[in-house]
Amino acid sequence: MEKNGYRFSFGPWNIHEGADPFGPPVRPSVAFADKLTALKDLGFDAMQFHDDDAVPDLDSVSHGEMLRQARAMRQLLADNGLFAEFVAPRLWEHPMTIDGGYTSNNPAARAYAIERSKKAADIGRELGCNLMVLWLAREGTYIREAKDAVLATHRLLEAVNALLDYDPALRIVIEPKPNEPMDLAYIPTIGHALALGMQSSDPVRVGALVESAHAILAGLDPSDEMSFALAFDKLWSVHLNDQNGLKFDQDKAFGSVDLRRAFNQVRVLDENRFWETGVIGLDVKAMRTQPAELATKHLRNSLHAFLRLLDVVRSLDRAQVDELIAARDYEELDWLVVSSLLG
Ligand code: XUL
Ligand code: MN
Repeated sequence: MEKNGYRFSFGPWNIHEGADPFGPPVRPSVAFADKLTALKDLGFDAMQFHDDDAVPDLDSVSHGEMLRQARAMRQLLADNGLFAEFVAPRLWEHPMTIDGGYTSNNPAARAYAIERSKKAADIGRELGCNLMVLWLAREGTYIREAKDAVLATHRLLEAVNALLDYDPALRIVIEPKPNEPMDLAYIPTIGHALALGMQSSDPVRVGALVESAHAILAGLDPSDEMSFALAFDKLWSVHLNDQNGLKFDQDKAFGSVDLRRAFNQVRVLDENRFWETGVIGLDVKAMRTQPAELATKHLRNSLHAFLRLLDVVRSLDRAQVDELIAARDYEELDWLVVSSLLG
């Protein structure tokens, strides 16, 4: 498979049991080792990690044991010709994070969140990757009166600064999302993420991750969100997927809902030579209806959709595009794109 210099990743959570808020799992759990095999067999290059994907039961293992397990994971990846793209602290399952971590009203909960994030940084170091993704899952509210949003913003900044200070090699990417699990999230868009980073103690080490579905849920176009970050060299990772309108976070296979929207994401990434600096991360889920033995096709489909769209992007006649732009003949440009997508 020709990947044109692009590298691809997914996380262990992208091969899952199919549970949703209204129904139990419908597929058996897949062992990490089998997920790694699938990653390799499907032509991927890197694994994304939540901290406890690398070190299970993280809250109950000793520091030394945590480092040992992370080192063993690095070896396992290397033995398979793979690497870790990022580590993200999982700050949304522990009882201490019920009302958020960094922005909780409870000082003990805030302290827990920072400590847990420092562990994620330690794990990242042992995995040989200095990229930390902050998906700020519960940093928001169910009702506006429950938290002071100005104070919460400062608390987010303090958390980012504490992590930058803790590990001088650490680079942080903020993955914004406007809702879910919280009704109202404090960092809903890339603009918010980058503004927070610019206010941090070391802005050079804070960037952003655009997830297609999260941008769509914010009512924004993912390729524009990507472009805004690219304009400041701040797009350090992406989570490509698709989303059918303003519903729950669907994590559908990339390109499966709106091919032109997917095309434009591939276009801006390629026009800005993303393959040189970033990994094409996917964050996709198989449909609940998918039989267990067939539940990696969403990953195959997403990777292949990216590569097919890359062909379309690169085969567009650039001179013709420039001519149509100069003539302001956007109707003809529209047809050029549509007919290219129709094949
Ligand atoms: C949640 C989400 C997460 C992050 C990593 O919507 O996208 O999986 O990507 O924590
Ligand atoms: Mn994501």
